[in-house]
Amino acid sequence: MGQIRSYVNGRFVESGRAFENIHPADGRVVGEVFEADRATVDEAVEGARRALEGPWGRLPVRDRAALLDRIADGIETRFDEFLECEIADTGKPISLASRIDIPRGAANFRVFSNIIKSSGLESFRTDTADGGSALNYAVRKPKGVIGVITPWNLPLLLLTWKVAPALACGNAVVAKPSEETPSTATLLAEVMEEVGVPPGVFNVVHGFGPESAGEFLTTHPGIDAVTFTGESATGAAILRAVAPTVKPVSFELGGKNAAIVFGDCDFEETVNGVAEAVFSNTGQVCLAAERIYVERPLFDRFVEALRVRAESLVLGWPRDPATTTGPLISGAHRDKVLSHYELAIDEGAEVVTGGGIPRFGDGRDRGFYVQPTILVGLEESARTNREEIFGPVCHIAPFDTEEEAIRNANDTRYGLAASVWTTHLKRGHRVAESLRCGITWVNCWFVRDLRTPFGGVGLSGIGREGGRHSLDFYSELNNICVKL
Ligand code: NAD
Ligand code: 6OD
Repeated sequence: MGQIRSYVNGRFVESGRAFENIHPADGRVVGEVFEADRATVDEAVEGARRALEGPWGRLPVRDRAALLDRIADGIETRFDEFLECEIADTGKPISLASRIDIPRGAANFRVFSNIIKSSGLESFRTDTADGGSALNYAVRKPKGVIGVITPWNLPLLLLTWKVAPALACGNAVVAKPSEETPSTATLLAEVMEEVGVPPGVFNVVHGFGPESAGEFLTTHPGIDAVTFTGESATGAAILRAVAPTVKPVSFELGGKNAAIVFGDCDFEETVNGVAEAVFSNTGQVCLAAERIYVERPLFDRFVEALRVRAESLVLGWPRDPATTTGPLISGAHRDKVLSHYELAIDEGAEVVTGGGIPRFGDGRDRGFYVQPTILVGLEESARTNREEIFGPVCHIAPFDTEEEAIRNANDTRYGLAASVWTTHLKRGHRVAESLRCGITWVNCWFVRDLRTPFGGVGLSGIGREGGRHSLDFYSELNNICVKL
């Protein structure tokens, strides 16, 4: 995208400091990002507040919904540009970005356009002491200016997942995308401008977290709520930052997700599904399965089948349609993932496949690829089974009873997602319900209905978004009680 500027109160602005945008497939510099300073963030927040006081604050729901539909149209019209930007920033395969990331960017706006149009609220007829009655009903109001902070793994998808409901509810937004993936957020700002979103309603400030745009946003007294997706440790830092101004938060954080494979599963479907849960987006998905538990009689066959799957992945250039697996996002993240590979060996793991860096003999050797990796043989208490790695790696362990599988799956401080693989209907329901997490899939993974609650327990987050749960976070309910 070349030079990448913040979008503040309807204008693209530069600043004095810039940082490089690196292409993860070969380490090339593909752009320069101007970092928003405190004054730029102030300007964005002030512009957003003014927008709320202007026509945007009085826009009827049907007009807001129509605008959301036009934003979706705008993303679809510029689909190829969004695709190019997402690929340049992340190195993810075109097959993935064109199937998941960009379509979901548009879908998020369409879905919340429909949801806001069809949403209703509760009302109660209340008996009063004088023998009469009162009518209670709630009205939904925007929360105000929402700070949206998002990570690099699914940049457009995760940004729009929050921006769409925030705008649907009539808020103004100041968004800070990850410093690793600034491009699609900037393109989204262009689309907003093209389709007539009023100045100040949607702002993008580029930069880092601490002592940069992220922190300027979370500590800003003009921000009314913070919605954040990212690491659990960052969530903790943001909680501390918002405490003095008591801002409500919605947090979608890390995971150390389990997949439980029973002996009665549909074997082919399960191997395909678990392979996707482990290796999709090079394992950089908060919902990815990093701990696989397999019923003992199936264990050896399953490990072997997953090994074959891992070794058949195509680690290629992002624009090659045959590529299934891209690089990790950065050199720093690759160092982290490789340190976990080494830790696993120190802890006594047997490496079934992978464990290192692939060699290509071309420009990809300057990129941030790692080998898809399968580990076995570790204790449940090993750090490898406790800490989120966020790479294309899993540990597989056998189990003997349903109770043992549930106990192991739940033995984590995280609690985002899980999957259960079985053809035994009652067992599927029973095990799913006994898992301590926000989302459990049975015989599938990452099948999404955007009306359903999404979020985690423990270190995996605070609150739920999706459908009316998003409306509840992005609006304030005012109950009106009328004596009849
Ligand atoms: P990260 O926490 O490092 O960064 C996320 C965002 O927060 C970035 O925009 C970053 O600049 C900003 N940030 C960092 N420190 C900040 C601070 N002190 N104040 C304000 N902002 C700050 O996460 P990441 O490395 O970009 O993403 C990977 C992590 O995100 C993984 O842990 C993954 O599990 C998690 N994640 C969770 C979900 C979910 O839905 N639960 C989805 C995607 C990713
Ligand atoms: O699908 C979604 O709405 C969502 N929030 C996915 C998160 C994926 C994590 O990497």
